Amino acid sequence: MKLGIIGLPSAGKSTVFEALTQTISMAEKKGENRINTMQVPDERLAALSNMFEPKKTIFARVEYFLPGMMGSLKDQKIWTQVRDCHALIHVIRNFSGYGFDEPMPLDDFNALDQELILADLMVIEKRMERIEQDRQRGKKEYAEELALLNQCLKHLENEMPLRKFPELTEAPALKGYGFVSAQPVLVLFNNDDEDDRLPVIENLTNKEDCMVIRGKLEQELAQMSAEEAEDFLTEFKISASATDRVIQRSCELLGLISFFTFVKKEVKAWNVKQGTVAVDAADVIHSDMKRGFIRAEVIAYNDLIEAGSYQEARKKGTVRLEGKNYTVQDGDVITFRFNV
Ligand SMILES: Nc1nc2c(ncn2[C@@H]2O[C@H](COP(=O)(O)OP(=O)(O)O)[C@@H](O)[C@H]2O)c(=O)[nH]1
Ligand SMILES: [Mg+2]
Repeated sequence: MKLGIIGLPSAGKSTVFEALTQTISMAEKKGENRINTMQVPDERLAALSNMFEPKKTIFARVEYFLPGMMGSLKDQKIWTQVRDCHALIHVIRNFSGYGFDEPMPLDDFNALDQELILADLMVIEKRMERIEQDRQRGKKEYAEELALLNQCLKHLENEMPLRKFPELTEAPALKGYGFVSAQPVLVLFNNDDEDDRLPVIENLTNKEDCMVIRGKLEQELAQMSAEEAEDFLTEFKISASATDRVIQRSCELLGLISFFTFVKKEVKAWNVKQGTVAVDAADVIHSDMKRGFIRAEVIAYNDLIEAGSYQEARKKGTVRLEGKNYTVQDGDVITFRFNV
């Protein structure tokens, strides 16, 4: 899962990036991209690791990407760079002081959302010009693509981001576009240290996925030892660090579930979209597994824990054989049988 961090200048993007990735600022260079991966925390994986005692326990990972160009929003390069992200985290300034004006979260949100809309408009206009040239030269017809693009255009011209029209942007003819206004967005209010409430803002908190982070506080937290952090969490009444909360919300936003695999050496967690069938889950691991897919041996996490061991579960009959079209469930422990 790749998450792009965007926001207006001074919203606290760098601060939030450091909080989420538990990195320390190495004098960030202007214009330079920052990227870092973190584990997707999952207690079930630890329990499985206890059971199987593998050499390695491998968590699913999330990649945070902070484009370095965010100071110049009109530069289309930023938007090209975030196009392959699975979701965007839109950081909004909700703190004041230190020479900052009163925060204006709704205005800020809309200002950046308009940039996303503009970026997509430009992509569509360019493509349409191209299609027109091709048509004049008697090349193939693009009737369907054009019709879909026109629908997108209409929404964008009405200042509506394309994420409000998933059935449209998921059409096969539009798959390759990677519209930035179509990407799922998690709105992250960057609050002052003392304030952990989600502001209620009509037209924003009721329309978008929103959550709060106290960026500066969490950035400090991210740099503490586990011991120091514990005191700090209690003092500021933080239930879990921002890292965990943001990852969890991002998974929810994207409709991701986890399944687990084990071989002698390693127990591993994988993220897939809800509704993924067994053969496509196998593909996430290796394309050979999809090609040569025979069966999936599946047990629900809870059944396995209850049985105490894989052998016991087998005896109890809770290990099932499933076919290609079995819909993977969150927590499934799967062994793929394949032959290539
Ligand atoms: N009070 C307060 N200040 C913050 C917070 N987050 C960031 N800042 C300050 O705001 C300024 C801009 O933050 P920065 O992360 O560089 O913003 P960016 O331009 O979006 O990357 C810096 O001086 C930060 O220390 C916060 O949550 N609370
Ligand atoms: Mg910055």
